[in-house]
Amino acid sequence: MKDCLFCKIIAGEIPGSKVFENDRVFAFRDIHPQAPVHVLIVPKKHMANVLECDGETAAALAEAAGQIARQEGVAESGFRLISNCGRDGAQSVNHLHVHLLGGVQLTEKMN
Ligand code: DGP
Repeated sequence: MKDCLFCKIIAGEIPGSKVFENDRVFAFRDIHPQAPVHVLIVPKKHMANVLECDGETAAALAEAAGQIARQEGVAESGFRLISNCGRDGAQSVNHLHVHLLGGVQLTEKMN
């Protein structure tokens, strides 16, 4: 989608630190990491957030998350997946994305 930051990263128009790609999903390092491993997992097809997500995309994102966790060496120690949605969810980029956070003991607090 025109003027979408993450669409531009997927298209290679804006540099992103790619960690994973398949036919449906693209993943890259968050520019402001909040953990030693902080990867953004996004569908290649533009959709604003989880409210627009279909089942195939959800499955593709979940499968990619597992692969990335193994690739980044956090599958065994554990990690967290978060998808912020809308204003109260503090979503700042309107292209569906899942944060994968790991590499450190995360707290139980989620807000
Ligand atoms: P959210 O607040 O859930 O919408 O998360 C958006 C994330 O996107 C935020 O953690 C910072 C990240 N981000 C914003 N702009 C860029 C960028 O240009 N490159 C990369 N790699 N990450 C970005």
